[in-house]
Amino acid sequence: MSDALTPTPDNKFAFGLWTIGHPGRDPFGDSTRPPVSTADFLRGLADIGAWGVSFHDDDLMTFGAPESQRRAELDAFKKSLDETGIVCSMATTNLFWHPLFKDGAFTSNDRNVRRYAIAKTIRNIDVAAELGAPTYVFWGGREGVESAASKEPRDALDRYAEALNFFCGYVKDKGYNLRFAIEPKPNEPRADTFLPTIGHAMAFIQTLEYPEMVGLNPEVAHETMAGLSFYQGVAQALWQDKLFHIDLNDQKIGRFDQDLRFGSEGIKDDFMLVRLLEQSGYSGPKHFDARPYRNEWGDGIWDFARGCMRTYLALAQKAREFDQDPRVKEAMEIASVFELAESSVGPYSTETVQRLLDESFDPDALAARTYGNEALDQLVIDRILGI
Ligand code: GCO
Ligand code: MN
Ligand code: MN
Repeated sequence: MSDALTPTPDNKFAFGLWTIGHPGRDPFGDSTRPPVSTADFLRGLADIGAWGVSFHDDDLMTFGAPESQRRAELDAFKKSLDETGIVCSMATTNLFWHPLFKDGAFTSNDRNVRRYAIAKTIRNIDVAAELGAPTYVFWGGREGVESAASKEPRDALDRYAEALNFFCGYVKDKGYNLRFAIEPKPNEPRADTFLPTIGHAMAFIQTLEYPEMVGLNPEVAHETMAGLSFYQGVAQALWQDKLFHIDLNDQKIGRFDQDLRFGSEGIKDDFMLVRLLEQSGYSGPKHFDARPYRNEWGDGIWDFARGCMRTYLALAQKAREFDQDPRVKEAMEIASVFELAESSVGPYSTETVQRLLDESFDPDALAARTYGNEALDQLVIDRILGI
């Protein structure tokens, strides 16, 4: 049965190969369920109405295996994509699992580790291009420190920028249709990560050789771990045309990275986020980087995946209802929400400054006005609760 809460490929929902099939291993315990084969994973995605899949090089092709085996694994994946109609929507490099990356990848103090990391990435950029993935993500899991004395952070940022500039050069040289997206995270697995938040990453991008080729892949859990508003971060990324991709999941504030089902925790934040994405015309993948509860088993892992998409669609519907509600429009008028879209003084000129200075303001009247934010916010809550 198809209804507004049943996903279709048009919704552009995507999942990473490492997500739904995650076997439940954590730092304190081993796997709690068998892994899902790539072929079953893609079939499962097609069955639940998902559209895209993303991968790390090592999810797809066995690390260190002979080239012939890696080729066969890649070809099998391509065949499954063809059979299921699932699109390869994003690719990334695993630069965190192997012990060689324990001091970092692009920012390791060891030059050979850095060169190896760049070569590993170049090889997988070729795979991404072959699969037609339009976005290549950089999550710097190991790019950071425990001991601040162990790295000169300005050198580390130079090396990070050098690597990204190199990849931009490579993609331009090859003529690939590929953009890069940095995924900030404040900590975990390192104590402090370079480019810890959306803001740090956006400022860094402006220093690169081809800033237009590099944007962001922000993640709900990562800004929330840092106690920041993901909604505000995404809004600024959109404002700066830097939202190239998005990792949706959920997270309790102040915890380890939980990777919870989208919409399972911060329902009000998620409502505002979905409203923002839907209104902004963001047309990239809605990519879930989350995993089923560790005690889930069998079809339960697909309940998790269906839940991520269902909640997104439900919140999108709630957001439309919210914006069509005349009481909301009225409350927004009281709060002067629409007035914020009007310019304040216009461009600077001697005339505009004079006009401004000649104007008389009544500070007491300005202080005495009301904004009605309690009533407006209650309408948000009422809409979410469906009352
Ligand atoms: C994490 C990250 C990763 C990345 C992935 C793709 O906290 O572990 O979110 O899951 O998103 O490596 O770059
Ligand atoms: Mn994460
Ligand atoms: Mn992520």
